[in-house]
Amino acid sequence: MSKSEKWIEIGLEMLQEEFGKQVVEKAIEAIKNFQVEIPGWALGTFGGGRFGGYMYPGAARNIEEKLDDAAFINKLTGVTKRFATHMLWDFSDDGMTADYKIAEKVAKQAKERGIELGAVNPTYFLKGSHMGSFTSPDRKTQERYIEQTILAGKIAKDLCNGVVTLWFPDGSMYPGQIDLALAYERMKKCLEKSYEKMPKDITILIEYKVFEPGTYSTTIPDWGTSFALAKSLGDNVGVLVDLGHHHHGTNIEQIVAILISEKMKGGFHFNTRYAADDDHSVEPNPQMARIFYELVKGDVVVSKNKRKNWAYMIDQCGGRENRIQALLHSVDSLQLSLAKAMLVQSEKLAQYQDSDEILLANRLFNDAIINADVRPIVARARIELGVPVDPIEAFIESGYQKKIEKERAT
Ligand code: PSV
Ligand code: MN
Repeated sequence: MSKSEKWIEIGLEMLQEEFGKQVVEKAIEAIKNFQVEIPGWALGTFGGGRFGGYMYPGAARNIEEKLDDAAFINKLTGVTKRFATHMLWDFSDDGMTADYKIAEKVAKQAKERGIELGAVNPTYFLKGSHMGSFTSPDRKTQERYIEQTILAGKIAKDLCNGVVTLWFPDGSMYPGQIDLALAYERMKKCLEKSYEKMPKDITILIEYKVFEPGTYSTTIPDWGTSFALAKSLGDNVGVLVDLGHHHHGTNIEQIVAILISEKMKGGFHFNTRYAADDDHSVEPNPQMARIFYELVKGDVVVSKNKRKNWAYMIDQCGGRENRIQALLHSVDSLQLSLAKAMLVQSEKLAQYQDSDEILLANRLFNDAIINADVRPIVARARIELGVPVDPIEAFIESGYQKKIEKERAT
């Protein structure tokens, strides 16, 4: 988005003319205040699995390099100061147990680079979890993961931003392979045992996923299951919505609306899904803007009351594309989507809804959600934040990619 000052000015004037000066100013403020976390795993060597293990050149080889990349991304965006971690990738020597001391060191290394640690993800899907983690028939396996979950709570509270996000690979490939009810009960029991020993002033979010690695069942397949589990635990437990984890055509914005109405805590793992759980970058598509509309309306994004805000994280892992560009692209898309949501003329929309003006309501909604060109809003916000108007162009011009390719060639 290499745009001149004049292009930005004219664009803003047009938007002000259509939606009002104050509305546009509020949208600029919202973009400046919206922070989203960068997933550490998007910067390392995770992913791929095809093309002979092809990896985009320059992938981070260790946690320090991941933090370097995240700090550089934050320098370009100004809105990604937090780095989400996975316990067994980032705080472990053996991929089996996590270590508080390593987490302490990583938190310090993040600080030295001007960033912070965000959500902590216990890792339930590495060595020894092929028969399930919390649903494993093996007590010792269950206990190892309970211990890791409790430690995640301590790390989140002491060293990070107090958010723990849970995703379990538990499930099955064939009907009859496992007892579905028993798996759910084991999941619930282990969650209870973990929760009991976790701090109560942190937020715990339970993620669901309709498939993968289970192709027939997953133990937490949908938001209803996450909701039930969260409710059964306590007020500081909520639902984590990952855009890639639904059946095709699922109305995710409606899920958001229901969670907000139910006063359930929530969070997002942003990405784009095409055929499957592709973990692609976020695109500024209509669904993304509609989701943001619900978040804005529900006052759970850039809320003045900070405690109301949900947790926002990117969760993607490209196999072919430049991963830093892919993350910058996601941030850009999220900002565009939020800007569109901020422009919706809610009062007029409510009038159309009340008087059953079906298409007028739809057209008014889409004027903001689909038809408005909000790039000048995002550009102005970036200027005010003191970051490049086009972060991807700035990244290319910086020579950072060449530098890491050279340094990380081995
Ligand atoms: C699982 O597909 C997931 O969405 C979970 O959030 C994991 O933590 C992440 O991807 C990385 O495997
Ligand atoms: Mn996820």
